[in-house]
This record gives sequence, C-alpha cells and structure tokens, in this order.
Amino acid sequence: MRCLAVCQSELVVRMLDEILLPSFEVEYLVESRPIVRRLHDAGINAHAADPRRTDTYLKADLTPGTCVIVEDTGRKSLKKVIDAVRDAGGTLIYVLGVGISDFRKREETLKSEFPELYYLALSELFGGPLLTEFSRSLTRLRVQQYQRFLADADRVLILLHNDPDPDALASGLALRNILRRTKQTAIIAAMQGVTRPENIRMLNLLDIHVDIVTPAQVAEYHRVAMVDVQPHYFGGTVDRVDLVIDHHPEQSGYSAVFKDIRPDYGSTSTILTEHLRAVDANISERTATAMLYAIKSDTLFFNRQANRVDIEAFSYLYPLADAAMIRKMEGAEITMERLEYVVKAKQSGRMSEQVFCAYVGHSPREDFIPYVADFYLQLENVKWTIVAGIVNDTLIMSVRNLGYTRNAGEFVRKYFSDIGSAGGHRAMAKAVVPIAAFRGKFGNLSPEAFTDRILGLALEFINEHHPSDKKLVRA
Ligand SMILES: [Mn+2]
Repeated sequence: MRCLAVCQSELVVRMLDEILLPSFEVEYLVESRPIVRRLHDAGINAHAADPRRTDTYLKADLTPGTCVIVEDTGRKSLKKVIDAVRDAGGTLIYVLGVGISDFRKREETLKSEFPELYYLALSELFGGPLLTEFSRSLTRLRVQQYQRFLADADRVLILLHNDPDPDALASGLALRNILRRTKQTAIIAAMQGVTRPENIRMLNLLDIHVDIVTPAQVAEYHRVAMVDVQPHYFGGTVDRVDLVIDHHPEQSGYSAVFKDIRPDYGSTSTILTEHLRAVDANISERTATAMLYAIKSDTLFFNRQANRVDIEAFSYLYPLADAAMIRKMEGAEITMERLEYVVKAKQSGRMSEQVFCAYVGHSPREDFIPYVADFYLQLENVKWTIVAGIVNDTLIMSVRNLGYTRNAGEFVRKYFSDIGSAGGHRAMAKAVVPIAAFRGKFGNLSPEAFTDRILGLALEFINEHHPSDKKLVRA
C-alpha cells in the first residue's frame, strides 16, 4: 500500500518510517528544506514541498487508495492542507495529533468540516503501553523486595481462607512460583479444607496439596504469607503476617511487612499474573491452568466485577494453560448428590411472579444450597431464586437474581440481619440464621408454610414501589 505522510517534525518522520516500513511504500512531504536534507542523508524518501498546494499532491501521484497521514501540531493551516489533499483526489486521510493538549476538541472541530477523516493522537497511541511499562517496573520493585525478604526462610507458609476456592488455590501456586520454592519449602495451607466437589476435582487434576493448620502451627512458621484473604478473617488467631496479596476491600487493624491489595481487581490471580510478568517468571502449564480457571470463576466469566486488567491477565495466561483441563474441572459442578437437592427443590418449591422459592431441608454440606439457587436461575421465566436449607442447626438461605431488578443483598439485610448475618451484592446474597432465632421471629413453620412465608416476603420486597420507579411502571 502506498502512503504519503505530510510532516513537520523530523522525529515524527523517523518514527513513522520505523513503523510503516516495509509493509508500506512511504513518501514524506516536508516544508523545511534543512529537515529534508537530513532525512535524505539518512536514506529516507522525503521531499520538500508546500503542503497547502493541490499540485504538490498531483505531482506525488496521489490516488483515492493512497493513505495520507497529516501531522497536526495545532497550526491553523491544517484545514488548507486537508482541502488540498481532497482537491487532488485523496480520500483516506489520517490526522496525527502531536502535542495537542485537547485533542478531542481538535478532532471534533476538524470532523465538523471533514466528517470522513480519522483523527489519531500520538499521546493516546503511545500512552497506554508506556503506562503499562511504568507500572510493571513499579510492580517489579515490590516483588523483588518481598522475594528478598522471604528468601532466607526455611519454610514459608502460604495461608488461604477456609474452604479454599480456585482463586485461593491458584494464588497459592503462583506465589510459590514467584518465591522459587517447592511444596516442601512453601506450604500451601488452610485452617479448614476444600469441600466443594469442583474444587476437590481441581486439587486432584492439578495435583495441589492443601495442608490443614491450626493457629498454633501457623505461629511456628518462619514466614507467613496470605493470598486472597486478609488477617482479620481469622478473627485475631493469626497475629503476625509478612505478606498479604488480596483483591477484597482493604481491612484495617493489622500490620504486614508487605502488602498488595487491589480491590478493583476481579481476582487475586490477576494481581499475581502481574507479579509473575513483572519479574519475567516462567509460568508452568499447571499454574497457568489454575490461574486461568480462577479468573474465570472469580469473575463468573467476566459477569461480575471484571475489568481491563482481568481480561489482560486472561489473554496472557490463555496460551500457557490447558483448556481441556479447565473444561474437566468445570464439568465437576454436576454431581449425583447435587442433583438430589435439585430434585428436592423441584418437589417442594413454589413459583410466583417469576420468583422461585424452595426449602430443601437438612443438608450435610452448605454448597448444595447456593448450587440449587444458581441452577434454577438458569430457567426461562425465572428472575429470582431463593433456596434455603438447614446445616447444623443453622438456616442457610441463598438468593440470586438476574442482576437488573432490586438488590438481593438489601432483601436479606431487610428481613434477616436482626436475627443472623445477612449480606451480599445486587445479584447474589446469603443469610445465615440460627434456627432458634428464626423461630423466635417467624414462629415454628412447617416446610410448606416456610416456603410460602419467604416467597411472600420476596414478592413484597420486589413489588415495593419507590417514588422514583412509579413513573417507570406507568410508562
Ligand atoms: Mn478471589
């Protein structure tokens, strides 16, 4: 493809020449003769010409298929240049803003007169990669500091939250990799082990071992790191921590020698991908697979709190990971045991105004309840699901909705925060209430009466009209 670049500064010519050759056949038109001479000496195809004259472009054999790049340094004569290019038959016109402080405004002004031109700002083209490089070198500094600090320890404990999820497990592997340690010298551990079937499958498929530790054992380690969790989670049982890496909101009231808390990130694995990249670490297929799966599951495949950095980490890890293995791990979600609870909910559940509510009775494990709530939300015509069950004398209730109706977290807080713990986000929430406290407020209900009562509360909540949305309803 032929390209004609109308430039004023030598730097811009040299930069374009480096970028465009050899894919393009480029010719430069420059007003200043001394600059043209220097460019000539450097072997660049430049000519001195007046860019405001149409015959300049006719001489240069401009055709409608020639790509014309015009450097814009803010001069008023730019419009004359564009007019001349168009008069000579030019149609593909790119204006490259260099040192234009408000390039959006400049673009708008030009486009009002020449709607078909393309405006590119050098600062915008160049800024993203430059900032990425700068922040990577800051991250490198941080990582090297904690690598050095932890280097002399015999054994490092990498502590995860209870019932570790894919993000916690993957972060454990990633940190071990950054610390250049083995499973004998960096122990991945939790105070309560993995219970969810898909997470157990992940442990088996990727051969990850999670030690179970007591607070007393934690204290015996020379160095302690935490990933995907912060010390307050352990309720004061862990009083010394050297390194904390997490994406949950920052908690106060603890001190750590090093910490990297980024609440705007969708997963801890995203933070650790940046750490690994910053120090050019080799990422094994196993670690990449775990991390990719973690980002996918913590962001619900980019449905929940994910941003550019998560997508960036995902695309970096993707070619390093084993996609078939991830499909196997995800397949583990459906188990016979879980299907039993799906059937129970089908038999006892009730549906009204697209709200599905079910009580599944006593359950040996908590994960059956959110699983059933997620399951029924997939049905057409279901917009809310509320599934409750009893685990060890405690009522557990999972609430899900499609995300654009009223807030699920508000619902559980409104009715259950006075008798237990209740909270969550717009689309997913949970209440945990001791049975005695529940009976104290609502009475001793039969399973059918319980379902009716909760369904009634949900409909009342969903249909509560705020003054602001009344108009919407009428419209
Ligand atoms: Mn996480």
